[in-house]
Amino acid sequence: MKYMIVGWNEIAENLARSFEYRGYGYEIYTQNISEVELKKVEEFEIKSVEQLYKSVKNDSIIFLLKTELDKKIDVLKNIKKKSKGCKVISIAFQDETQKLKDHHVDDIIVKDELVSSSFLKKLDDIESKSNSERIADIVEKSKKDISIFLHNNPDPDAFASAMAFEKICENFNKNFNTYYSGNIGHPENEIIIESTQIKMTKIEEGEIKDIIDDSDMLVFLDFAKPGSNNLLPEETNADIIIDHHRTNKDVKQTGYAEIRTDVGATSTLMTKHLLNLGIEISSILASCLLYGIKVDTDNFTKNIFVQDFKMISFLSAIEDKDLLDILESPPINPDTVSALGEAIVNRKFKDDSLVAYAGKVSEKDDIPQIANILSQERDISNVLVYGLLNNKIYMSARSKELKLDIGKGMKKAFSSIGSAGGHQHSAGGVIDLSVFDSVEDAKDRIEEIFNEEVVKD
Ligand SMILES: [Mn+2]
Repeated sequence: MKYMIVGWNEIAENLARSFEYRGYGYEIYTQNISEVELKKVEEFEIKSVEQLYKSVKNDSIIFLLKTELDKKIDVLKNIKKKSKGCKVISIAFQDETQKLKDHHVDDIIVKDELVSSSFLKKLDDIESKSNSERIADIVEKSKKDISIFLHNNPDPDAFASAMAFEKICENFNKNFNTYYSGNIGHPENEIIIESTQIKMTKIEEGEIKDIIDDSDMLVFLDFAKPGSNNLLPEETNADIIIDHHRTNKDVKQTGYAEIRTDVGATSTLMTKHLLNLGIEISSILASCLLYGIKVDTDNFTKNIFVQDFKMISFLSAIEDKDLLDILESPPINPDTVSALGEAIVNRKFKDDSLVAYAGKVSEKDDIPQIANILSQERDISNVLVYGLLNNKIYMSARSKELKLDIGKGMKKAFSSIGSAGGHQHSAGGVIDLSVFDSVEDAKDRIEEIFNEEVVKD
């Protein structure tokens, strides 16, 4: 028998019942059978510890649940004498752990921690539920329109969060509008908007005051600071803020502000709120929330926390597989394909770097897409793609080199003639064509600056 429980008490009984429920085979042993309440034993077969020493094998897993330390050590010594390969997990108080370790226990469950961590978990649950209830309460009390604001150039995390918040508004039969500013580039974003039919209104600076005056309630999603990366006047007070940006941690607001640094995306927080409030999550919404978390955590690899994983495992069970597949590899616009063709023909190599001119492009978003594709070429570590639109040169750079920070490199190298910057592996920039004598001159200079200053040696 693989699983062996030693000691007979409440924990042993619960463990035995769990094994029973899961259909695991187990045996129970105790040192002092006479002390066991007969009533309890009727259900379980309990053997003496001497029998355990005879049947323990190298693949046995023993749960040592006796209460007194001396007895635990006694049993532990005997078991390990019989079989070195078996595993013994013991329950113990913090101050007993060292002695058990001295006698080669394999693992310990600390009793005091067990209780406090269970209480803390309950505390988290209660706090999370009361947060959701506060949001629901504020929404329910709103009399006129609820205005949901997203940051400039909203991303999938922002869209998905808005869709989730709209569900809360719908749940209480409230009117709502979602507003954004800037642009919605990227084919994935267009797919999300098309397939979800989310209605978002693009606003300009001049309209914002009227919208605020006409709204009963203001909601900021995926941002917290009015006036920074959004069109809202700095003194605007939101009724509800839900955000996860570390930089906004100290933003002071009078309303409900949930700015959490222990999650990777606002979509994680919104998923939890919908769950807490018992609001149904459709498969399309689940896909969008999942995609929001995916993008913000760089494919579930960076800035991701326990709560994100919990929500991911929940959302993956209901996601729309087809929608997520299209989001992963969206169809490419014909114009982008033409620009890609141009870039492929024009690419110039130097060591493991590649510079490619994509010609005139119809959208500036073509450039990063082409850079992503070209950076997949084997043996290429650094890529710069640039193209012309409205007398401006748009650049996008990618690097797989660990020692190079392409964002810093681009910023430094191009700052005297334009603006550039970004992250360690990906960066962008823009330069006025008027800086150069001609397009030919621009091509020569950009290639030279990238090779000589950004990716030098
Ligand atoms: Mn976000």
